[in-house]
Amino acid sequence: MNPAVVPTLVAACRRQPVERVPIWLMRQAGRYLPEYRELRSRYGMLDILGSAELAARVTLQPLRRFDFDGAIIFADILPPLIGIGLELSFGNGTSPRIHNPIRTAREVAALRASDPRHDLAPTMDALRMVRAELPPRVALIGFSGAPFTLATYAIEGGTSRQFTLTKRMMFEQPAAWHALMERLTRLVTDYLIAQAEAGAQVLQVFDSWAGVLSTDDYRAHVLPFLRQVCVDLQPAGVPLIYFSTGTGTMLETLADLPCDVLSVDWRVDLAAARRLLPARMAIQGNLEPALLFAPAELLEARARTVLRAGAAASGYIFNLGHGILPQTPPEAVARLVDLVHGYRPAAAGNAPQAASR
Ligand code: 1CP
Repeated sequence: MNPAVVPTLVAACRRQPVERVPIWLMRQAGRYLPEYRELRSRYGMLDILGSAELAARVTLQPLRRFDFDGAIIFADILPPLIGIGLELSFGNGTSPRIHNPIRTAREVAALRASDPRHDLAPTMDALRMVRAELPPRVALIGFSGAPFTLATYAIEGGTSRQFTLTKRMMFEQPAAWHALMERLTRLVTDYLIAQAEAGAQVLQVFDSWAGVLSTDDYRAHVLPFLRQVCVDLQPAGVPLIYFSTGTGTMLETLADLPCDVLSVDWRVDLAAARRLLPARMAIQGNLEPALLFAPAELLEARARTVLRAGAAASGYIFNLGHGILPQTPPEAVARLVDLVHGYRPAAAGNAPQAASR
C-alpha cells in the first residue's frame, strides 16, 4: 500500500477536505448480490467466516461491481461471542441463534477469556488479504457489534421484539448486567484493536438495537461502556464510527461519545443533526434503504436531499440509514454511487469548518 495515499473515506472521518463525497453501504457484501447467493448456496455462514480466502472473496464482490470508497470486511457481529463460550448457529434465511444464552450472574462469571487475534484468526487473515488486493484509495473497514447489541443476543438467545430479558437483567440484576457489559466491552475493544493491527483503516461499531432504550437507561447502562471502547481505541489511531438506529431522540447524549463519526438512521433530519452534534464529529448516513426500490427519479431526488444536508460541511460520509435490504436491485446501487460521486461538496477544498459549538 502506498502510505502517501489517504483514502477519501479516512479523510472524511477526520473532517479533512475531500474532492468528492465518499460512499459505502452498510451490509454491502451480502444477499442482494447474485454472486454472494451463489457462494452461500454452497457454503454455510460459519464456513465462509472460518475461511480467510472465502471471506476475502465475498468482501471484494461488491467492489468489483461498484466504485465504493470503502470495503467492509465480511464477518458478522456474533461470532466473537463463540470465543467467550456461547454456542452460535446461523440458519438458512433465519435469524442466528445462541443455544446457551446468559441469564444469571453465575453464567456471566463462567464466560471464558477470548483473544480475538487467535479465536478470530480467519477474519484477521481475511483483512490482510483484502488490504493487499484493494487499491490504496479504497479504505478497509473493520467492525464489531457494540456491547449493548451483543448483550441483547447473548441474553435473548437471538433477535427480539421487546428485549424483555435484556431489560430485566439490567433492572433486576444490575451487578450481573455490569459484569456482562464489562466482559463485552473488553471483547469488543480487543477485537477492534486486532482488526486495526491486521490492516483495518476505519472501524465501525454497530449498535443496531440501542434505540429500544430510554435516554436515561442508555446514559446509565450503555454509554459508560461505549465511552470506554472509544477511549481504549484512541491509541490505535484508526477513526471510529458509532452506528445506532432509533436513537434520533438521543442525539445530544450521543454527542458525548468520544468517537470520530456518528452514523445516523433515516429517521434523523441530517441538517438538524449537524446543528445538534459538535463540530468535532463527522456524520455518516442516512438514506432510507427502501428508496433503492423507488423509481430512479425519486431515488435521485431523495439522495440529493441527503447529500445537500450532509455535505454542507466537511466530515461527511454518504451511507444508508441502516443495512441494504436483501432484495435491492444492484442497478440502483450503481446509480446511487454515480450520483454521489458526481456531486461536488460545498466544502471541497476548504479548510474544515470552525466549531459551531
Ligand atoms: O457488508 C456486509 O454485509 C458485511 C458483513 C456483515 C455485517 C456488517 C454481516 C454479514 N453482518 C453484519 C452486521 C450485523 N449482523 C448486524 C449489525 C448491522 C445491522 O443491524 O444490520 C447485526 C444485528 C447482525 C446479526 C445478524 N447476522 C442478523 C440479523 C438478525 C436479527 O437479529 O434480525 C443476521 C440475519 C445475520 C446473519 C448474516 N450476517 C451477515 C450476512 C450476510 C448474514 C446473512 C447470512 C446469510 O444467510 O447469508
